[in-house]
Amino acid sequence: MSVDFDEIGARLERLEIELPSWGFADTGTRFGKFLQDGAALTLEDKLDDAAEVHRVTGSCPAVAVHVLWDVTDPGNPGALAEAASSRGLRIGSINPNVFQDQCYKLGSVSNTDPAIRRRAIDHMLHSVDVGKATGSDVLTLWFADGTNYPGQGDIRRRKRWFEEALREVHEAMPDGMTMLVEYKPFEPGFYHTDIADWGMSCSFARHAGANARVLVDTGHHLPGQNIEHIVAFLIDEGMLGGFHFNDSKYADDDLTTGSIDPYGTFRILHEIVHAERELGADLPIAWMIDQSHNLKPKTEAMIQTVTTIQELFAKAMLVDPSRLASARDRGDIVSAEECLKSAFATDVRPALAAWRKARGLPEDPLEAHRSSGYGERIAADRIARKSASSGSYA
Ligand code: AFD
Ligand code: MN
Ligand code: MN
Repeated sequence: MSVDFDEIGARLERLEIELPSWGFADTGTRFGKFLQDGAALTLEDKLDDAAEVHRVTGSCPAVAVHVLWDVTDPGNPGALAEAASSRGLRIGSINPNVFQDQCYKLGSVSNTDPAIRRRAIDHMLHSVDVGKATGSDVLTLWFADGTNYPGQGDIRRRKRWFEEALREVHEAMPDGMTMLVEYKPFEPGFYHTDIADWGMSCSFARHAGANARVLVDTGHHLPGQNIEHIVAFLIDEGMLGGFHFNDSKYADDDLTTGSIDPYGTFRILHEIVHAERELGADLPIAWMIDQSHNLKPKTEAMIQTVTTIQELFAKAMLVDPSRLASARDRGDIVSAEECLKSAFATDVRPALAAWRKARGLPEDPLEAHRSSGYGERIAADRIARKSASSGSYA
């Protein structure tokens, strides 16, 4: 079966890539923040920047929000939805934050103080209510919980506290909402992290309830890990909930997708293509970006990531399934590998440019953004607002 670009274009048409609100604001490393003139100062700025990415790519109508950072009017979370819809966007996944308040220094739902465990659960329950108000159907849970030293924590007791907390939050979710449980091998915990790998995340999701799945953040693996193997296994278990896309060289580096290991991301996406072809339908998973750039202009980096995901997904769809299956069946390793390598080597940019043009979109989204002067305009505006407010945004 040869693959034609019409099929690829139709699939890309259905591919929505969710943007992270936090990816447009100033953030930092553990060593400090490098402020950008064009960084978003308010939720409205973040939504404006997301709308710009959606304008030039046509594939990013949803914005993930962080409850503590973006729900500026806790009494009226619905205002969030209005702010998004007035820009042609919608609110995507809801991200509770149980990792930055001082009280969480020794853990959130795994804290030995029941009052702190209760506070973390209540914040997640509030986040479910925010999701109800915004019409979101994804609750994304990441925990910084872990320990730095041997003996510091009772690992099995903490596991059971996690199971209780996730089950309570799961019970509070409305029909149609999915809980995504994210894992990360280390950081900030440097001895153990309570949800350290896909297996623990899968176990916690299964304990929580029928509408919980695993969230694979592509930067949350120890060097050398075979991520596409994890993805294939989770797909087959019906437990893949979605992705936080980025790229990494050493750890949770939050680099632009495809900047370090495009072939690795291609192989992950080919597992999705392979499964969707077998299923005869799109996988019900969340395609989300989780990045926050210190050095690159934030909106440009987000556009790069979106177009790279589109390119790599298109390449993955170029893999000829029948040629691959017959090579595998006859044990022809080289031919099987060549099926992937030749698809990955194909330059799909001209076909993507034509596909975009046919949809009334800029053929080159990054160039369209750069020539629009959007970056310069928002930098001037935000510098002026920052000085007018004498740095109260810092
Ligand atoms: C950090 C965490 C995790 C989480 C993200 C947004 O490592 O990836 O999803 O913040 O809260 O990157
Ligand atoms: Mn993440
Ligand atoms: Mn991360």
